[in-house]
Amino acid sequence: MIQVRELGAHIGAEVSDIDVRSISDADFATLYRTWLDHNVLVVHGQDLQIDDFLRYSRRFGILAPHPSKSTRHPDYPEITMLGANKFDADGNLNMAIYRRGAEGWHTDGAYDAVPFKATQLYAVAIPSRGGDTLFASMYAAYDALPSSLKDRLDGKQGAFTYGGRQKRAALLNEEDRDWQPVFHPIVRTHPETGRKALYFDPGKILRIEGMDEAESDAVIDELTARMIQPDAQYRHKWTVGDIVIWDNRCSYHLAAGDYPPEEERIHWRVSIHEFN
Ligand SMILES: O=C(O)CCC(=O)C(=O)O
Ligand SMILES: [Fe+2]
Repeated sequence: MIQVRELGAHIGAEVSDIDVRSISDADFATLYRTWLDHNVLVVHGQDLQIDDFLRYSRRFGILAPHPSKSTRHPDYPEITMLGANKFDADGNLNMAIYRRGAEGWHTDGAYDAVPFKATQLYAVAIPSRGGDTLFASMYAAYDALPSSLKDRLDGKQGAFTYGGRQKRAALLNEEDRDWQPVFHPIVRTHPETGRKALYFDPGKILRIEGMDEAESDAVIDELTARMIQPDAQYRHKWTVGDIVIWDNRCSYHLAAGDYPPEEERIHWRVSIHEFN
C-alpha cells in the first residue's frame, strides 16, 4: 500500500514503500494522481541503473533530449547530467554548469512550441551541505493576482526563447543559439487538472504580445515580483537515491546553487513530454 505524505503547503508530496522498478499499473495510477494533485512528487531510497530510470520515466510520457548537447550523457542522449564536468582542464569552475537552474525561478521548456510537461531528477551524488531545489505553485501565483491584472492578462500570449531577454546561451552549442520565439498563453489552463496557472518565466520571456514595450516590461516586472507565493512552496533537501518529478505546467523551481563547489552534486535528469 503506497503511503502518501504532504510536504509543503499547496505543493509537494512524498510516497514511501515503493520500488519504482517494479511498480504495478494500479500503484502507478495512484502515484500519478498524487503528482497531479501536488505538482511535485518525491520518492526516496531508489537504487537505479540508467535503464531503470529511463523505463520508469517513460511511464509519465515521452522523453526528449535536452537542447544543451554538451551536457547530455554520451551514451544516453535523453539523460542530461547535472553537475558533471563542472571544472575545465585548467581547474576553473564552469558557472553555467555549477549554477544551472539557480539564476532565477523558472519553468523548464517554455522555449518549446509545446512546453514539456515534467522534469524528473535522480540523485546520484549529493554534497554535504547546500544544493537544495526549491519549488513554488503556479496555481497559487495565479489565484493571488489582483483581479484587474488577471483581466489584463486574459487571452494574452507571451513570446519565449531559450535565453530570453538576457540571451543566455552558455550551455548551448554555437549552432543552436539562434532560437525562434514560441508563444504560450500567460494564463494557462492545465490540460489534465483544468486549473488555471500563471505560466510565466522571467528568464525566458521576451515580451507579452499585444502590449507596447513599456507596458510589457512593466507587466513582466510585476509578474516577476508576484510569481512566488511564500505559502505555496516546498524546499527539497536531497539524499542519494531520491527521485523528484515536477510538473512544469503548474510549478516553478529554482536550484539553490550554493553547495561547496569542490564537492560532487550529480543528478540524472530527463525532460518528459505529453503522450501524443
Ligand atoms: O539542479 C537543480 O536543483 C535543478 C536544476 C534545474 O533547474 C533543472 O534541472 O531544470
Ligand atoms: Fe530547471
